[in-house]
Amino acid sequence: MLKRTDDTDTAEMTAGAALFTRLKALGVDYVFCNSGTDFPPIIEGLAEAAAKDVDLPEALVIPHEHAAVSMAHGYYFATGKAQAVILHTNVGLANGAIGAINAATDHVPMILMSGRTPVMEKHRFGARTVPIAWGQEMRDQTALVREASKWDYELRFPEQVGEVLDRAIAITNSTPKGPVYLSLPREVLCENVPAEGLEKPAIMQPSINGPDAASIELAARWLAEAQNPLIIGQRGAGHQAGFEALARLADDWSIPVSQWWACSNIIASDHPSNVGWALDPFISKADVILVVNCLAPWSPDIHHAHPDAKVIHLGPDPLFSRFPVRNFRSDLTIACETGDGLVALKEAMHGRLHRHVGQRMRRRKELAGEVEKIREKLTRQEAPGHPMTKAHVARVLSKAIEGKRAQVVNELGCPLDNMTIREHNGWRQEPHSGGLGWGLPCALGMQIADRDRLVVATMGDGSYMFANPVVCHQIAEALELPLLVVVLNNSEWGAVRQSVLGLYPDGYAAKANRMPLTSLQPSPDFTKVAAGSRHYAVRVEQADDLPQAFADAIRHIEEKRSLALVEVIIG
Ligand SMILES: Cc1ncc(C[n+]2csc(CCOP(=O)(O)OP(=O)(O)O)c2C)c(N)n1
Ligand SMILES: [Mg+2]
Repeated sequence: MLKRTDDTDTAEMTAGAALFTRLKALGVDYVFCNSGTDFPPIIEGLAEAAAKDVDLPEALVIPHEHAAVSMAHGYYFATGKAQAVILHTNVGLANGAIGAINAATDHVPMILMSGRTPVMEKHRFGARTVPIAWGQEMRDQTALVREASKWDYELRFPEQVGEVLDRAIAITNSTPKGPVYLSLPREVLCENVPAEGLEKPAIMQPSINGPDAASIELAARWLAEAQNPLIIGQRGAGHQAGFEALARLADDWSIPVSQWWACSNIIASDHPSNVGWALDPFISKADVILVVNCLAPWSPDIHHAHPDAKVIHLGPDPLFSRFPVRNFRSDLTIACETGDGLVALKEAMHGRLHRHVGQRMRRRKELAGEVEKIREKLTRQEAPGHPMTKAHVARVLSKAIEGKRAQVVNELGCPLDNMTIREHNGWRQEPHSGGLGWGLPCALGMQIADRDRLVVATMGDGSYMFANPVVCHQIAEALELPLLVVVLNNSEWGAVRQSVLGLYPDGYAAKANRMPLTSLQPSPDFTKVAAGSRHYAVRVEQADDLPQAFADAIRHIEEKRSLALVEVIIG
């Protein structure tokens, strides 16, 4: 029981309520929850806090764990603030594990927690009462997410709550950021702790790595002296100042910026240095390559970096130490928050601008020619046809949201190259862990943070189904989140088909009438899934109808402030 008498310092609360009180003091706005029999002390604590007007983070009911973790991911994208997730014992944690893997790969901080089934079988408050308390016990529950966690712990005593959370949030927010996991045994949460001190500021601050000045100087020298430098970016520029610094640097020095397999845009679509997905022909003639926070900057099996090229890796974990095999050459490795590194590099290069003028002028002309060729090819891809292509849908969607303060989240939906995105991180894609079903709930998390923004979630039909769409529509209705959802329906897992064709272009599978293990036919009527939660939904088959369909959906969102789904049939 939460015993709280506000005017005495002997006030007490359950450890479950203390946990929320501490999270509030640490700046957590939301706790994304999927509850179970491990939650009574938490639920009792929340109800009592509400009755007594104690200010806590908002606890949200999220009917699937993958959605809960992905929403915390999205909320961090929109705000830069780590949030908390509490799941139900081992089973809830198992459902959330894919979200933890995605967050770890994307360097997204969060405090992930789940209950631990009671240790005691009797004679202690909170001890086991139902058979699942035996069935859900594991020898090592944390093993489910340990590889995705920077730090983990199991709460032993209730009075630890405050300091353990301080440590958890400091570690999750330290360079490189990433999720931490805390296991919460039920008996411990049921015990009372003193309320005193829970509102105080954190006892420790995260450690943030700044760029090493000598390394930045060396990188600046190499890039300035290079004949054909190349920049590759896959996870954005870190922050707005970093985005502006990179744009300036690339323009001043006429350096192509590739966004091959990017998860966040690093440069404006119409910037003269943006070569989008293309790595060729730039990579084979580059003598200096700056890799900005890329897990896999190119594919050594497909692209051929010049053997004498100097390669610089810059980012929060430039060698990606969590991954066993990743053998990209790195002649200079700069560990720092990406944005700070880019700002420092731009400054260091600025002083050298008076030199190398001829080289820069030559590159400016050559780059303009290459960019023009790339844009011409894209325009051809974007032509309307029947059935429509992803490239066409992306171009039409891009025009429909132009000037509307939009934020796009993509999961096998609309490609970056076929859209015009000028804002930093204006376009996001699933992390390279590729745990699908991430995009739609990530967009919901972003929309909670900014309800007036036009948040657009675009995805394939397979990705929509991976996202537990009934759950996501329920959340959008319950929390009044007015997303624009665009489902590109080809009735298959097209990426799996492409991967088969890549390995066996002339094989049996390529010639089969229906390729095994790729078809999603018969396709459900997705508009009815959306209608199940009273959302606006429309299906489009003809290219001619698409611009109006997007315009109507956006008008619905602007007027009714509720979710609109556009299902587009593509080839
Ligand atoms: C959780 C999970 N399961 C399976 C996969 C393997 N996978 C990668 S792409 C893909 C197909 C996605 O289909 P869809 O969203 O319809 O896009 P399409 O490829 O058809 O354009 C699958 C199944 C995955 N990445 N994640
Ligand atoms: Mg598909």
